[in-house]
Amino acid sequence: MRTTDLPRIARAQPFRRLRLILGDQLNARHSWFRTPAEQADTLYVLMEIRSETDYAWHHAQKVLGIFAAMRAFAQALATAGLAVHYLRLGDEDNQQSFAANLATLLARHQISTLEWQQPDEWRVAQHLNEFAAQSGLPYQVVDSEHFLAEQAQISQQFAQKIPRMEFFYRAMRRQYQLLLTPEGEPLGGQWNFDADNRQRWPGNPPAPSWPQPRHDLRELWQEINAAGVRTLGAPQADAFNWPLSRREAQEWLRHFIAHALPHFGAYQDAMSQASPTLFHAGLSFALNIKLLHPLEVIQAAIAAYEHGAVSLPTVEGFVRQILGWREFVRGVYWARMPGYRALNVLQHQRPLPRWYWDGQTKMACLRHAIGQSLSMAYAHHIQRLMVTGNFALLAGIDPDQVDAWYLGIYIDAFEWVELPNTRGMSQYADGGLLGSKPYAGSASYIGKMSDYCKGCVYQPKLRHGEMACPFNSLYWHFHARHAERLGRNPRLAMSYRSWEKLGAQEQAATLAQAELYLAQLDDL
Ligand code: FAD
Ligand code: DLZ
Ligand code: SF4
Repeated sequence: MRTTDLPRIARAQPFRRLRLILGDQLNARHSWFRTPAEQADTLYVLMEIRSETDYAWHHAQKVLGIFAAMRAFAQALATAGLAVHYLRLGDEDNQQSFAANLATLLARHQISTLEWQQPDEWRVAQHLNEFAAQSGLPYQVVDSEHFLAEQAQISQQFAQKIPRMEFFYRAMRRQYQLLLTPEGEPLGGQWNFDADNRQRWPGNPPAPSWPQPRHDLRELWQEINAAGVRTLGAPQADAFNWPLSRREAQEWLRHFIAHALPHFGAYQDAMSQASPTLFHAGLSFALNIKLLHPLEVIQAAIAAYEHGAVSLPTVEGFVRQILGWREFVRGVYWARMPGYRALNVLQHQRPLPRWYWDGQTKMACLRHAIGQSLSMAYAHHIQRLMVTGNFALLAGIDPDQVDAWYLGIYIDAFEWVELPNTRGMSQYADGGLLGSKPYAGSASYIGKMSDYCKGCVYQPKLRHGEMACPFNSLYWHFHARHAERLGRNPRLAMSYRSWEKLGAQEQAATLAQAELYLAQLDDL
């Protein structure tokens, strides 16, 4: 991509309205772009700014991907004849914040109305609201036209009481008439086919590779470096492998439906060193920056089911992720912010072990999950939940530090979806607002769902002793130290019964082992 081609309005040409497009609002089908009468006196603005590159320590591919997709989007709008002003990170007149840049542009172009789409992130929404109130200009915040649950309605509903995801999901299926019989009953007679969807992957069928768009982003990477942005992970700038335009995202979706979706359901909880992606979609980045609409992804999956290419349990499992989980966590976020990001009901305080940042640990499961996160800016859901998240939960890591890690390391990480998944689902720091029990697992879970333990120096069957798998003693330490809060949870009754059955001597040895490991987390 040639940076010289980026659109700029250099002259002080007047416009009636300015429309700000955020880096994760690259939705070419937004109604903004479908009203020709408004285009002549509208200035569209996109900006690469330090406030956004620096509020988290982002993965290199996340910064590259967002900037490259923003640039492609700006160029497409300009080619379609719209007036677009694109501020690059290194532009001399870039003041590096939304407010400062907007103030200059509003004055320079004699703008009388400011418009933006509802931001997905609380922090950005606050910032823009405050700026607009101070500027004294009339302004309008419009819907981003992306999500399936209406934001005001869902925040109001969830502010009163957060329903269980399953019931929210059923209501969404009814609202959108998806996978229902003509009588309004769920196809196949049940709403949820999870029980069919929990298989270990034996190596067959072979896992498909993802599309490889292989963009050359070396020039952009130089710009980011020249500006001094601090990133983590491998940039892969010479062969960047994420979709950057709607056309590429649609191609990615087609590839997923044809090659991976048929086996998505069966192996969605599986993990393997032989494949970092297995049968997952890899569509979260394209969805979150709005190159794709969730309904078109859902409809493509349902069409594959209707053509007989995909089973009902598989399509139901996939639809639940997007129609259910994705919309649900957004509802929790908007209903509970800003308080949600400070919740820490388990009072976990330990620092994040340093190997989360370089993958250098002897534990094979964590080494693989973190290693691929650093090289690809991606890990699939079960790696995030049952490997990296599970370890942090069992070891009692400060959720602020866990959040910072997840918000930085994944290309799809935006606070509205990262925070409830991390602090809520994974760390149980919200005390069960989002999920009914903590996702805690020992080596027996990881061993059952993956091939990690085979090559590990630690012994998955041992609770204590030299080379005992750390997940085992930490699992029981977690239960023991939170018995007062969690012991009454009926979904954990079986775990607590097993703990009792171990007997005092075995319990003491297990807890002593856990203490030993907790004292040397950095060295595991
Ligand atoms: P697939 O497994 O193929 O699923 C298809 C789609 O369903 C995803 O693209 C995604 O849009 C949606 N989806 C699935 N599960 C969830 C979920 N729990 N919440 C929201 N959407 C979901 N997802 C993000 O998009 N951004 C994040 O920052 C993020 N952080 C997470 C942190 C933790 C600790 C955990 C446990 C999960 C997190 N997730 C996050 C949810 C989920 O892991 C990712 O959406 C998924 O791994 C993306 O890969 P995929 O596209 O291959 O997903
Ligand atoms: C994540 C990100 C980054 C790294 N950079 C920018 C940027 O320079 N300009 C921009 O408009 N947005 C960026 N983003 C996304 C925002 O930080 C923010 O996460 C979302 O807009 C909120 O939904
Ligand atoms: Fe992970 Fe323990 Fe298995 Fe090693 S033995 S891979 S540390 S679960």
